[in-house]
This record gives sequence, C-alpha cells and structure tokens, in this order.
Amino acid sequence: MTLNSMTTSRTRRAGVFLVSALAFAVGSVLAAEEAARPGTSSAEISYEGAPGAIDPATMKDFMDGEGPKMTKQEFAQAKEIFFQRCAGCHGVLRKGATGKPLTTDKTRALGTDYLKAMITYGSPAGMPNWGTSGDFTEAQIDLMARYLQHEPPQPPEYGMPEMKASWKVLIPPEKRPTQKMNKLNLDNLFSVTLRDAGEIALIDGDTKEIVNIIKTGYAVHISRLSASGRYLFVIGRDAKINLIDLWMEKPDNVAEIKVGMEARSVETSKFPGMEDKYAVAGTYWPPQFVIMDGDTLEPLKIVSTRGMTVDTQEYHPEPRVAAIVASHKHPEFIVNVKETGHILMVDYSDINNLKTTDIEAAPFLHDGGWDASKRYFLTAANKSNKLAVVDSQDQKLAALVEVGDIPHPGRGANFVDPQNGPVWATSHLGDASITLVGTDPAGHPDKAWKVVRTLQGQGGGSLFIKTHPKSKNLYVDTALNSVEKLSQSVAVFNIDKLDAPFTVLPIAEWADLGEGPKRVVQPEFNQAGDEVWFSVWNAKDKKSALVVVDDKTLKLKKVIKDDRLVTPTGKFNVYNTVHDVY
Ligand code: DHE
Repeated sequence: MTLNSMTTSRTRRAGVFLVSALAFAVGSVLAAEEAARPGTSSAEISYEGAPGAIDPATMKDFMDGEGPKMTKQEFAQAKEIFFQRCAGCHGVLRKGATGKPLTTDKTRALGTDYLKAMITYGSPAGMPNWGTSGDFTEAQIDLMARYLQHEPPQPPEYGMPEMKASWKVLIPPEKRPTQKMNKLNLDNLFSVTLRDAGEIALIDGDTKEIVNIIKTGYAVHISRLSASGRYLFVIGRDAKINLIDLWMEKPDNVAEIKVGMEARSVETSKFPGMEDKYAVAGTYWPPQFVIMDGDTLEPLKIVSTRGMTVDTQEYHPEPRVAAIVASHKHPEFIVNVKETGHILMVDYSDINNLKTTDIEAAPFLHDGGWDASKRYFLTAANKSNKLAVVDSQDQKLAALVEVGDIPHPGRGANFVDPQNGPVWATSHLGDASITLVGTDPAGHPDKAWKVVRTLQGQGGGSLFIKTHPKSKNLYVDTALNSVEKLSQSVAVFNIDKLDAPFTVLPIAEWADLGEGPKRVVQPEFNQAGDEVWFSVWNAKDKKSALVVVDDKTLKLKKVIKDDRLVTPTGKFNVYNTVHDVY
C-alpha cells in the first residue's frame, strides 16, 4: 500500500466513522422527537416539500471550479432533484427559508461527507431522511452532496413583457353580461380547488351539484372573490391566474395571465369606492407582487420584495410573497413578505405614486386573517412561532404574540370565549395546541393580543381551523398528522364549553372511499353557517370526496362524490370569502 492510498483509505474510514456517528446521533434525536410529538415531525415536510413549478431547464447554471467535480449531466440531474424535493424548504437560491441556508459558504465548509449524512438521515429540525426512507439512492445522495457545493442555478426574471405576453382577455368586459344570467344562488356557491387536476369545481351549495369544472393553473392553490362577489380569481402554483365571471349563464374564464413562475396568493380591492377595481397577486419567484386591473387582469404595476430581513438586517435575494389581504379601512393591500418578515401596506389609491407602509414583523410570514371587527390582521410568522397583529386602521404593528410550534391558521377562527371575550384562534403544524388570542382592545384591554387560552387538539399537523358567527363549534383538522386516524378525522370543540373534551368526527370513514391517504382538510362553512364542508383529499389516482356535516347535530349530511373531484383541497364559499367571515 502506498502512503497516498493509505492516507486516502484512512480518510475514507474516518469519513465513514463520522457519517455513522452522525447518523446514530441524528437517528436517536429523531426517534426521541417522534416519541415526544407523535406524528408531527413529518407534517411540516410533507407540507413544504411539494415540487415547485419552475422549469429547471430555464435556469442559468453556475458550475464552478471550486465545487467538487461533476459532469454537466450530473449537474442537470441534481438540479432537477433539487427543484422537485428541496427548493420548497431551502428556497430557489438556497438562501434559507423554512429550511436551513445551503449557500456555498456553508456547504463547502460542511463538506461532502457531512452533507451526505444529513441527506441520508435527516435532522430533528425537520430535514427529511431522504436516504433511510428509500427516497434517494446512495448515488443520488452523493450527487446532491456535491451539487450543493456549487453556486445555485438562477431562474430567469419575469417582468412586464413576459406578463403581457401571457395575458389573454377571452371575453372583454363590454361583451360580458350586464346582469346575472344564471339562476344560481351565487352567495352559496363554492369554488373547490382540484389540486392535481389543475382545475376548480364550482359547486352549488344549495343542491350540492357541480355547476362547472374549469381548467386553471398547475397545482391550483387558492380562490378569492371580487368585493361585489361577481368575479372569482384562482391562482395556480405556476402563477397562472384565471378570472371567472360568475354572472355568465355557465360561469367560466373571461381572462387569464401568468404573473411569474411560482405563486400562492391573489386578492382584490375591497375598500368602499374601489370594489372590483384592482387585483393583486404575489409570487414566490420572482419575489414580487403585481397590481392588475380587476376586470381584465391587465398587469399595471410590479413591485419587487427583495431586501433586508427584519431581524439581522441582511439582504435576502428571494423573499417570497405569502398571504395578501385587502384592507377594509384604507385603499390598501396588506402583503406578507415571507423570508424578510416585512408586512407591506400598499396604498392602491394612486398606483403611479405608490405609497407603502413597511411594518417590521418577524421572518417566515405565511397565512392569516382578520379579527371579527376586520380592523386587525393576524398572521403567522410560522418558523418564528409568532403571530403578528397589524392594526389596519392606524397602519402599524399592534403586537407580536408568541404561540406554539409553527402556527398555521389558514384565515383563523373568530368567536367569543365565555371567559375572555372575543378571540381569534390558530392551530399548529408542529404541536397539538390551539392558541386563542384576545382581539378586543376596547372591551377587554387586559386580554388584547395575549394568549388567553390554549386548547389541546388531536395532534400536530394541523393546517386549518374554522368556525362561523352562527356556529357554536370550532373545527380543527389534523390533515398532515402521520397517524392515519388523526389525519382522517377532525376535532370539534364546543365554544361555550371550551374546557370540555372535544368530539372527533370520522370524516374519511363517512366518505367511504376505499384505499388511499384520504387526508381530511380545510373546514369551510356555507353562507347560512349551518353546514360545514370538508375535503377528503386522496391520491390523484384514487377517489376523493367532499363531506358536508350538519353544524347543529354534528351528523353527516351529505357525501359529494364524483369522478371529476380529483384531489379536492381548499373550498371557498362565495359569501364568506367576499365578507371575510370565519
Ligand atoms: Fe397553501 C393558503 C402557501 C402547501 C392548501 N398557502 C396559502 C397561503 C400561502 C400558502 C402563502 C395564503 C394565501 C393567501 O391568503 O393569500 N401552501 C403554501 C406553501 O408554500 C406550501 C407550504 C407548500 C407548497 O408547495 O405550496 C403550501 N397549501 C399547501 C398544501 O399542501 C395544501 C394543504 C393543499 C393544496 O391545495 O395545495 C394547501 N393553502 C391551502 C389552502 C389555502 C392555502 C386551502 C387557503 C386557506 C384559506 O382558508 O384561505
């Protein structure tokens, strides 16, 4: 054996030892974590780790001499894997989002062996065990460990020329109906996301019949309505927006546009006098938002969100736009900038001289909703385990409230706690708690923006929580819990007896669908507030359903089954969405 090969084999042995030691340590911490919080550690990963919509082939590659050796072919393969599996958590530019930063200053210092161990075994902080789970082969792990030590490929920018090129007005406003042409009770219509079909189903809430299935963007995400309730806006993960006119005999698309490459949020102007005038959409890539004409989706003004983080005041090249809500107190859109933790109040009264109030909140802003008075916007800074409360009247931060592990409210739930007065509640992805925050500074000043009560639900992996002003029930899903019994049922708390144990509704069992994961997700009320709808979200090739529950009796009212209901997730009742009722 030559000296050289001895050294190499010793180094290799040391590497193997290091990898096994690290694996052992990581493995035991993970096991302890899973035992302490059953079903929660995987919830976050299945949530954040969905494949992105950016086409890796459009990116500029930077393979440099300082990273470990890779062929062009290997680089392309690794890039593909990264955008399928890793970008959701670590960010397109790997600057760090809900996952750790993986920029080359960090990855080169860690080295190939460490990175391989991390990818193989995961970490208690939420990194999946791609190797031991069997998702990645050893060769793929080696490939990814080397890839991460090269500069991240850069997706192209997307500005006005690209938006304009994608913009189509299918039916111009002057050719649209001047009055409602159908007999539908539009207030009780539901827009249902058919996630993997890239479609939405419009369902009549009275008859439970499907009115139309409409093609939308890829892995369609949310629906929102214009203030009048006439226009429905649907956004896909590929940043395609569809504008649907509910006044048509059969409601359908009247305009569409692609506002970027990856997106999650769309909203419309709601300030009195500005109803239906504008729409706004935020994108994950490029990090920006665009204000559009409300009737046609013509893009009018694009604003970048790149900038400094609120805590360390470091530049972030990729701060994604998360939830957007429309203020009722001023002509403003309230825009959550995820990674930097800024909440922007964008005044749309004069978009050529745009005024923005920039509120410093906390990093990793995600989703949120209004309190019952519609003055305060409460939003989750999810990886900071905080809620930010924005006073939309006085245009400032009212409070930052410490809550449980990874709050995930959807738009949250407003009700009156018998002991504490008006509250807004969130559940959590990372633990079983449901946090109630006081929201009435005038009537209950000592409780305002404080955690006034914590309930314990079925488990972590909760995504959505819901009630209605006419309901006495608070519904909490656990859609991403890894324990099947929990992900397929919901907990119901009696608002008048919050100390009493919750009732469990076996929603997936009621749907009687046969095989598949059948996650029960996102409660949504009908307009009257006497029915609550759940999606039973099964795999794309399996049967899914919507389950309607009588809110008074908590008994099954109807299972809506149809072969066209492929992977239903979000549901948006027209009246409740227009009026922010939740
Ligand atoms: Fe969502 C809302 C982002 C995964 C269903 N989701 C939102 C919002 C954001 C967001 C920023 C708030 C929009 C607003 O109010 O303007 N969601 C993301 C992600 O980044 C994430 C974690 C990963 C991804 O790859 O997209 C993600 N979301 C999911 C899902 O896997 C869900 C459960 C199923 C699906 O349809 O994709 C899902 N998200 C929803 C729903 C809402 C939502 C149903 C709206 C809830 C509401 O009541 O308003």
